[in-house]
Amino acid sequence: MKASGRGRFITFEGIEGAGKSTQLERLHRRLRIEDAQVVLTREPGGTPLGERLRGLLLDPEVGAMAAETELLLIFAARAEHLCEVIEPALAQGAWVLCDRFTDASFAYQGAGRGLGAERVAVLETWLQGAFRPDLVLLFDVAPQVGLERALSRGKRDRIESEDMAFFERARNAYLQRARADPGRYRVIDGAADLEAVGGQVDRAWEAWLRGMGG
Ligand code: T5A
Repeated sequence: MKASGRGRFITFEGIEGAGKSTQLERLHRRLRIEDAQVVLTREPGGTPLGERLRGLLLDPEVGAMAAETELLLIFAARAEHLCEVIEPALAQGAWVLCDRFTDASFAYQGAGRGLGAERVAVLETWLQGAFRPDLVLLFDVAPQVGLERALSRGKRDRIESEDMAFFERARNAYLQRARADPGRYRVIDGAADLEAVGGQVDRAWEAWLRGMGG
């Protein structure tokens, strides 16, 4: 993998416990061995302000908030993240691996909270213009399986406290987005065991690199 010219933006998506973070770290280790310039980051978060907003968004003690408030806080964190981290890194030729990005807003706020894709799309266009991830690795898992994994770590955060129907809507929205744009999305079976999921990621990654001529 060559880090010449503008970098590439790769996002990891899926519902809670789908295995995104585990696979992101695994790919990061592999790319470091290959000596690539890689930035690892996440949403909501990735900057000092974004991490404080993340704290508010996930704190169960904050309790309910209007879906619009939630969406705007997430986009506020995203604006900071794009300006301070993602854009500068890509301009320097780094490859940015990001744990969630705007697809999560379509899935969680657009579908999960019922705000609708159109309203998320307005903010996406306003903030990002035509900027989209070069590759989205979507880890697909049934909510029962994902939540069980996520909850085995302990207390539920504010969003993990939602009911199963919320995560079903989010999962379906993710899959619909992947079907609509198969060139940019790769769907990974997140229910498989760790090694099998890693193998799927490697194959998807290598096929994508070949497609880019990398
Ligand atoms: N959010 C975010 C929005 O609502 N809108 C937005 O626009 C954005 C950007 C925080 C929350 O923010 C919301 C969505 C989220 O609720 P997060 O911290 O990234 O985002 O959220 P989580 O999905 O909660 O992170 P998780 O850590 O729960 O999920 P991951 O990253 O998919 O799972 P991972 O890799 O940490 O694995 C979870 C556990 O499962 C095990 C791991 O070892 C770990 O213990 N595991 C497996 N076990 C068996 N088989 C496998 N294949 C496994 N893969 C992992």
